[in-house]
Amino acid sequence: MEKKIVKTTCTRDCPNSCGILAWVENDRVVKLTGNKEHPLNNGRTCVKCNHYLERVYHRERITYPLKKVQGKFIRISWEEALDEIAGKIKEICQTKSPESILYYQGFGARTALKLVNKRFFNLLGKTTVTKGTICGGTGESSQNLDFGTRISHDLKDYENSNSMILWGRNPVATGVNLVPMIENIKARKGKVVLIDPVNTQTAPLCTLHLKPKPGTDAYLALALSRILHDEGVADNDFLQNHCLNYEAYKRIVYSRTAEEYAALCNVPSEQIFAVAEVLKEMKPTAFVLGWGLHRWEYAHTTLRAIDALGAAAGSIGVAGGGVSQGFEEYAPYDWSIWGDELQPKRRRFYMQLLGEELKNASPKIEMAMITAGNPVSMLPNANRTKEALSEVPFLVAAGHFLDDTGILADIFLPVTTFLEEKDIAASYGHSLIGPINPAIPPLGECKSDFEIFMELGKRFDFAPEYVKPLDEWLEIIMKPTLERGISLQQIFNGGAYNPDTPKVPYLDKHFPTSTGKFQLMKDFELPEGRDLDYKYQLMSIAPKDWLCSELSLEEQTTLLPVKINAEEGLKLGLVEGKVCIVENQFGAIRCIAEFDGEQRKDLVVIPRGGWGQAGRNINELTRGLVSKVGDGTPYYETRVNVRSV
Ligand SMILES: Nc1nc2c(c(=O)[nH]1)N[C@H]1C(S)=C(S)[C@@H](COP(=O)(O)OP(=O)(O)OC[C@H]3O[C@@H](n4cnc5c(=O)[nH]c(N)nc54)[C@H](O)[C@@H]3O)O[C@H]1N2
Ligand SMILES: Nc1nc2c(c(=O)[nH]1)N[C@H]1C(S)=C(S)[C@@H](COP(=O)(O)OP(=O)(O)OC[C@H]3O[C@@H](n4cnc5c(=O)[nH]c(N)nc54)[C@H](O)[C@@H]3O)O[C@H]1N2
Ligand SMILES: [Mo]
Repeated sequence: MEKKIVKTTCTRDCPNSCGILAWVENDRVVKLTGNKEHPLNNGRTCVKCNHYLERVYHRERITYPLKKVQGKFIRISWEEALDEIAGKIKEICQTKSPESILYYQGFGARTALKLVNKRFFNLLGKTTVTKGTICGGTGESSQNLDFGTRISHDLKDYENSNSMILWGRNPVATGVNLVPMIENIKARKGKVVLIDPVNTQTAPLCTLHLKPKPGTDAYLALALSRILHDEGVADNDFLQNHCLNYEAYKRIVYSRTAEEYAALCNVPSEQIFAVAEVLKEMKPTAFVLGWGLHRWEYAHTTLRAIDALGAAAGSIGVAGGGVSQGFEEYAPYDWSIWGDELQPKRRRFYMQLLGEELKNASPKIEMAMITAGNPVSMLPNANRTKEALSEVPFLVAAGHFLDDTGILADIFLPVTTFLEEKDIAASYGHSLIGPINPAIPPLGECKSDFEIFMELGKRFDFAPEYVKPLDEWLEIIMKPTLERGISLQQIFNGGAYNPDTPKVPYLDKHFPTSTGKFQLMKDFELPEGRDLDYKYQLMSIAPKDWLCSELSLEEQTTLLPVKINAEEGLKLGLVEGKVCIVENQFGAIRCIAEFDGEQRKDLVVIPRGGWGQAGRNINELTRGLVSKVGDGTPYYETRVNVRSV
């Protein structure tokens, strides 16, 4: 029996990007464990990783190309599939225009080699691509307004923190790398405060848990700042010497009392004063923000109010402090490889409004290609997305399973998982660059996105500049990092820190803004949420047990759970464990009622990622909307009613 252990990196859509070991016996991975040599995950893995092999070897996984003929998928060869796709592209480019071709890249895996995907479409001409984001754009854009460039603290720097405010983040479910940092702060008698309207799996780990009314955290941040100012403990040196707009910000802070703010965010003021004590007594405080905060129309107001609170609390540019949100997962690469400058003027669709954009498109989309995404399950306004994608005359999807998007395809291309690929992965949760070493040969006839695009490229006259061996492309894409003294060998042997990211950003209190100063918010804008005639805010958040829509049908034989406050549930006549209807102006979904005595009464919690095929697509109820800053997606600006059947 041939045995080996392969060092690799989990490329799934998660801020951990764990260093893992694939234990291989006779070309089959038998287990995945955390790599103890990895500086962050210390041998740990999460639920998602523990169960990933079930996905890799699942019988529903598609391992050869499929073509839809009279509504049914039949197996075809790669030759046929790629010839047909290339033929269609050429036909559209000749008879219509490249603009009638849409490329949509999801968030499934954001590795180095993915840069060549879009390059292919840029070499074709002015094809239509997407803009905006369904994940973290708002956070980055908002923080850029304050810091100039968003730079987060290295996770290891939390060893210097005496307190942490976890704000809208659920690391126990979504990113276990942070868990040892939290434990470490507590072991040193520090405090960890969670601010999340929902009772998440992370709550039991924290010293204090504040549950504000969803979407109103800006008031909470201002209340805390007001208390620090009233008590004369705000960081005056930083606010006056290193910040722009301090007078305007102070006017906002003083426009209400702490109690008035407390009422607006619906948190008992004693709890807010208790957090203020932490900010005063347990310095330095690390503010660690998640992605839940992004999913609001006015998310920038919240994010900027928290950044400003970080400034008032003396956390900016201080070891163990900071207001950290995320990292740039494409940071180590040469972005020119995407080839966007080849087509500066072109049509871009808001990805979160895909259904709308397709319906209104002129010229119309004749062909769309989707890789590493499941827009039908994951974009808001799912019924619209589904209808519009069904009307695209030629739809190509490349992925692993026939999910809600895959089943609509005219051609489905089976893609390798990271265990079957060579590539490089950076992360949106830390600044390590990790190796992707192939552990096993591709399953069945699967090909990586990279191979697919190289094979397609061979069929076009730009082949000489586009079709290159994998290692050559890696050298090209990684050039900025290689020039900083990191070698590919170092990465493939285990990984390396991105040399451009500091452990503690802004130590010199100089910011990459036009003035060199930290820019405090000077306006305050936070209108009431939408659809107040529906009773509950729909919190369609990340589940612990699975990742985004990476599911099989076999795992989806029960209805979605809806968690509701127990008293509310009883008032509505719901029975725990029984079917109920969650509905609004967009549709209705049957769910199983779950009661939680401690949950806020104004919201319901439903995990995201289920498929419509299984009656579990929560995005059938969410609103297609673009956030005011950063072109993000305000999924949580959705309200619903719940009733018994
Ligand atoms: N197991 C698992 N892991 C995942 C994922 C998954 O689906 N499953 N998804 C991955 C992806 S794509 C991402 S982007 C990350 C997300 O990682 P996280 O940001 O940690 O997770 P989310 O569930 O998106 O949001 C975090 C929390 O924000 C809270 N929240 C929402 N609105 C508000 C608000 O107005 N105020 C406050 N204070 N809190 C609010 C939610 O209740 C939620 O508990 O996780 C990644 N990891
Ligand atoms: N209601 C609601 N909806 C949400 C959110 C929410 O909070 N609430 N959160 C949003 C967030 S944060 C995100 S990031 C998006 C995610 O939205 P998507 O990116 O559309 O969702 P995924 O389910 O991650 O789909 C990725 C697919 O790519 C496949 N895949 C993985 N690796 C590869 C690869 O290398 N090549 C190819 N071709 N395929 C691959 C996976 O098997 C999976 O099927 O969803 C958003 N949707
Ligand atoms: Mo995300």
